[in-house]
Amino acid sequence: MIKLSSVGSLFAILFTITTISCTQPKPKRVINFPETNLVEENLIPKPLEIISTNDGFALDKYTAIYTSKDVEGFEEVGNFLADKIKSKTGIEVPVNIDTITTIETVINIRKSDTLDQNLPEAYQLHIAQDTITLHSSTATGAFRGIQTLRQIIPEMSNDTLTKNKVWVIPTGKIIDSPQFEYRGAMLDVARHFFAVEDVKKYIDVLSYYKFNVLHLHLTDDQGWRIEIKSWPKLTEIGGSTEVGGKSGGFYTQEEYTDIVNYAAARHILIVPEIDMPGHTNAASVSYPFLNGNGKTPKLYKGTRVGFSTFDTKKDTVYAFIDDVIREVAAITPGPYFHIGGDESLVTKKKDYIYFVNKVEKIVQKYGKRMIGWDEVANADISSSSISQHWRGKKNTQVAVSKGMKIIMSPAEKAYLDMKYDSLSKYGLDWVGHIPTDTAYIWTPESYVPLKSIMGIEAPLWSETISDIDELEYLAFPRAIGYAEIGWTVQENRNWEDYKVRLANQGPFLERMNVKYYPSPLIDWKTKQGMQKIKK
Ligand code: TNX
Repeated sequence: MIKLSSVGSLFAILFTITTISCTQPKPKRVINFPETNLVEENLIPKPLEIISTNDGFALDKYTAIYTSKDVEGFEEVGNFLADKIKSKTGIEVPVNIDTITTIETVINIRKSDTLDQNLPEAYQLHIAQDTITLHSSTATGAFRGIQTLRQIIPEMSNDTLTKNKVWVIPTGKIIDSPQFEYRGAMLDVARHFFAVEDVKKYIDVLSYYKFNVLHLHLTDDQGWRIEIKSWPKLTEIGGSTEVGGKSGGFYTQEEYTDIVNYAAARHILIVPEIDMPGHTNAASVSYPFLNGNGKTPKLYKGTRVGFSTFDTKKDTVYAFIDDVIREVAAITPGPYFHIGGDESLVTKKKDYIYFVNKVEKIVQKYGKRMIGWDEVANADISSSSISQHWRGKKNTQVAVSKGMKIIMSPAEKAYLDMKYDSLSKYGLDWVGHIPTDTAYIWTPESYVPLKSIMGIEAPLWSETISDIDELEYLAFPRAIGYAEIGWTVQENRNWEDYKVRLANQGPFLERMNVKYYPSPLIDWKTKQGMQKIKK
């Protein structure tokens, strides 16, 4: 307690108080925000828990981002967010700059050890009037969290609240983590080749919806798309054409690494697939000793499946496979290697089993965990390998009984290459049509017990699509629904509620120049439409 013994000391105290307050930042603005509701934001995937506090956070030219600096990846997450805020609003938000004196609101992105370490993608977002705090125990979790933040930054600023433009972010709390650890999309670059730029654009949109895997189907009958330095003819010959007969293409190892790094910056893993022993015509044309179907292989431009096989009995074939897996594994930082294994219709069953057993060992020798399409479960493989369910319910039961983990890609629900309906411009229909609601309304655990499911994946086979616009027509909007099935628990998924949130993805997809299929089931919102409402 201070005793005031004289008027002099009272003056001294008053003087001190005034000087202290003069060195403080200017008084905080008082903004009277309109009532907000965080719970009603159009978030996809829907988070685990949302609590609204109905106030506003002003994102504007007085906002700054600060991140943990001593933990790998956090500052990059802050920079990524700043970049996305710039492209959505035009505002340049400084990241980790301590010398600015005009800051009014702050976004803090921090590592928190109190969040469960076993949930590497969990995050918590606290939005208060002056501060947004994003906590995660990993940079990956923080990256997922900033996607949530990106989604709740409004399309348009409020220009009447204060002197400058303000983007009002609703306040509250989001507690979130994914249901499945593997949330993938697959792109077939073998039937038609897609350039590095196209793949990057696909990755950009997938990462906004919290996908964490892109599986690249790199080889098939019609094309071999990844450079193998020890076997150069694979791409020289095997990569030269594609379905329909136009010239094909391939990724050099450098280009593949560029894709891997681009994906890694978005916390997405690349899973490479070298499909075998079937779907190997392009390899056998390049090096005919590989061929096991007794015919002379020729470049193939059609779409029929199931006619090719490696010769499963030759040691030289396994020496070749060893080289391929070694080279691809060396440029793939992720833990998985996909060996295909589907539709080997001209490989005898006992030869197929012998083949998969041997190839699994090679994959393991190069430090990777094997994934194969559901047929591989019939081989004598280890429970650490993973089976990808696409068609064979019996195969998947066998995999479950062997203790293998399953990636769910049931063709009748999750195949992005199926037509939406009979009017679809592209796509196949061997398993039927998959409209936008059918793609969303299903649950992986109705096929196999939850504990066996590692996650889900939506494959996009490319027999009928040859450029990025066609790719986007089949992938969007359905892939957005698969993002939610992979992330959000069943109790929080509901078509009627989802369909409104999906409609509101219109402005984002427009901004990204994504040529999505405007499904008539959805009342699409556009940025132009929103501007009209505002006026
Ligand atoms: C089946 S799914 C295939 C692919 C085709 C696809 C077309 C799977 C493992 N194999 O080779 O491209 O159908 O929908």
